[in-house]
Amino acid sequence: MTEKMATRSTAILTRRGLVAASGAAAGVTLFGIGRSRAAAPEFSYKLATNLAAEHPLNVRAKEAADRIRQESGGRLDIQLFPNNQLGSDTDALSQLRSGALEMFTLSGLILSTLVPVASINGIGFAFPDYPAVWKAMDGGLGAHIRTAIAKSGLIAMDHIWDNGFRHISSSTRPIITPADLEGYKIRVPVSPLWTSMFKAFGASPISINANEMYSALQTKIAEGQENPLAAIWTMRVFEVQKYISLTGHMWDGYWLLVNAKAWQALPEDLRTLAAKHLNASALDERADLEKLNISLRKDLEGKGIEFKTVDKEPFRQKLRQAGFFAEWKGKFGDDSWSVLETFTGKIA
Ligand code: X2X
Repeated sequence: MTEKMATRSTAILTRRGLVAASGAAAGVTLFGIGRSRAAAPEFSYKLATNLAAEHPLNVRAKEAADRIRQESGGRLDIQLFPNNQLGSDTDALSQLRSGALEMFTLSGLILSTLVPVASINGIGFAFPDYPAVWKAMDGGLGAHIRTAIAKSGLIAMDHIWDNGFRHISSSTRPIITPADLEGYKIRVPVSPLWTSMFKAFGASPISINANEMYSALQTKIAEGQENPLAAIWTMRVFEVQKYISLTGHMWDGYWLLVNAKAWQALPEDLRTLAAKHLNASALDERADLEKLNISLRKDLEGKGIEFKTVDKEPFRQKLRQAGFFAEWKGKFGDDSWSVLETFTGKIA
């Protein structure tokens, strides 16, 4: 274990220890000063994320939580736990379902282990650009997915948060054509769609939660991974990778999920206030990322990353030939697929 890794795990252990040892009291200690004259919160909710604290998703979620705390006169106190402090995505999703955790931002593709249709926006090369994504996700496709989520005991806020278009990074060889993915050991998040897609490319995908990605790359359990530039930057993936190929092979976003019982426990005025700020902050976060996607390229080059542009058509062709689109159309069913195609045009 390197010194850096040791420091990381110590920090995580310490935070976990603190949370475990003092529970809700930790929140009082951390936020007590600003609130010394306010009453204790009526509702104290935890919000977990899998991204580093400096990622715009956390910066904006914290801003929303601060506004909600202030405008509710301290009645609703949402505490942010970034960086998988409360456990891996798999763990956090089960805590969310049981009510041990009230709020969680999760990729729709990972949520699909519970709500299958939630991965539909991740179909390879479905969306050409952000305007097409937001039209679908703020429109009929997002509504279709949120309806399915609501049947699972979870509530999704209206506006999905951006993770981004995903690109492949590598420590061994640059990925330029689908042939480069033949037998390639690539870390993918824990989700059937990701595994299926990279198998269709001819690669050897390995399912690993985000909190174990860095060490999997460092120890070469995986040669590469795929993520948007902002995640690659804030999770310091560039330290253990050499190339980034701008494949933009899928768009991925975070639903802000709330345990339905915890949501319904809030009086209507607090629900309205929370939804207003969380949805507004999601839009701010999208704008932050759109800017970062441009500036981060230079920053990553400054850290020694070599960028490669790729022709996407042979990748799409490879998925078509492997029967990927036909298979997933069958899995999602004609109804859901036609909602997707309303926004993307005919796929494959
Ligand atoms: O696990 C990932 O790769 C991440 C951070 O992008 C997701 O949450 C899907």
